[in-house]
Amino acid sequence: MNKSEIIQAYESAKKRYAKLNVDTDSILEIMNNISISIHCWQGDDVGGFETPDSELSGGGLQVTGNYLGKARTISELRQDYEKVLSLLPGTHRVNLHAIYGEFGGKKVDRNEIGPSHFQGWIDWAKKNDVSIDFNPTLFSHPKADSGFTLSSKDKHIRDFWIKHVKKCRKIAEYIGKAQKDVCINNLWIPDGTKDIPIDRYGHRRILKESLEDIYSESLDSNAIKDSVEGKLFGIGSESFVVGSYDFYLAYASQHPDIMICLDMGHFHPTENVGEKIPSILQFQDSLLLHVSRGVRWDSDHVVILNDDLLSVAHEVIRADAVKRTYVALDFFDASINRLGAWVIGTRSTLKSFLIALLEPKEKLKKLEEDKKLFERLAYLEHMKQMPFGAVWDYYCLKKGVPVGVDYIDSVLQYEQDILGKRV
Ligand code: RNT
Ligand code: ZN
Repeated sequence: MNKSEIIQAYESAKKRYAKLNVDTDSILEIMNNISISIHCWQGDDVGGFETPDSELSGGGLQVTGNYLGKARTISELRQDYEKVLSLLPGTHRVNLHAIYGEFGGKKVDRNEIGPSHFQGWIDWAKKNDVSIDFNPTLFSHPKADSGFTLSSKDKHIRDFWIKHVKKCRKIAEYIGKAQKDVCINNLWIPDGTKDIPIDRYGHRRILKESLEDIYSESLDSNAIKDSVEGKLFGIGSESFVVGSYDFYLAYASQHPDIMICLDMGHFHPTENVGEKIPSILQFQDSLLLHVSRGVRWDSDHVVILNDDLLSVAHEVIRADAVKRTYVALDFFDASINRLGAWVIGTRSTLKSFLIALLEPKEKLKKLEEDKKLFERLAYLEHMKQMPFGAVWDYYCLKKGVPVGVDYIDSVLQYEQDILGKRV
């Protein structure tokens, strides 16, 4: 499609939405404010840059695939990020794990890391007009091999990880101050067991105590916002996950400053994650999403525009909670071009929000209140055939990024010029 065709299609879509009282121009203004935190770990299969070279191990995270072009250094990762950002409409964020610091070829253990290891990222982010989010890394480390970190009965192990998370909070606060924009610091731990444990209570008691210790230090809330991420099961923690959803939901409800993180792969496959949002937002100021796609299990497939994703976006928009919801991606697929995976997942997430914003919310609410339920269903079905694609294409055009699948050529060119040479 050429430029005038895109504009023409938009003008006609705009008229159709206007008939439903939906103003597409003002929705595109809102789209500008939806920024997605793009996870660094899609670029190198959750490897990180510790010395000696770390390999993904422990924690039940598994990346499958062996596609060419994995980022081998921080500069390669940044180069990839820049390419990805150039293919996305809007302003987005960069989500770092603690193992992605610049350790200068030295062995810096997790309990010794500090802001200086992330200064390079801060400088780079500033140049690229993005903000950074952060995550402590409590996996891929010998002290996580027992399957327990913050909930370990071994005080030595536990203290090591408590110290790590405390250091990470300071780093996140430092980043937040430097970028003058809050840095989300999300905590996920791999703790759990393969088989049925006896002392679930004991481990959860210890985890609670560790968290109390960690979060007792109050930091600048304009610079750091903490969140905790629960999970249902992992590889090797099928029978028991210490940091379950119930655990963290209860914890967060007692700690108003701490957000709950909903990872879309961390629930029973038949559970509707979107449906949880209007409940949580009654009690919490804000919420973090890990947008992911589980296929039969928490497989972290590339996010696509499916019903699960739409449900999440719809519930955020219907609750009028764009400003209260932080959206981060969490998937890792090494079986296809890693940049392509990033671009597809981020674009699909943005599209889901656009579709949700284009819904005639007030009209549907009125039908519901008037008990016109057949009409409500008819409109919901009708919305599926409305030309949101024309609005999306126009948005991309306006933002100066590839329209439709035009980004394919750009990704393939990059593969030929850059990724293919990483051998
Ligand atoms: C693991 C969690 C967690 C990680 C990242 C790498 O199941 O989803 O968020 O994927 O921290
Ligand atoms: Zn996650």
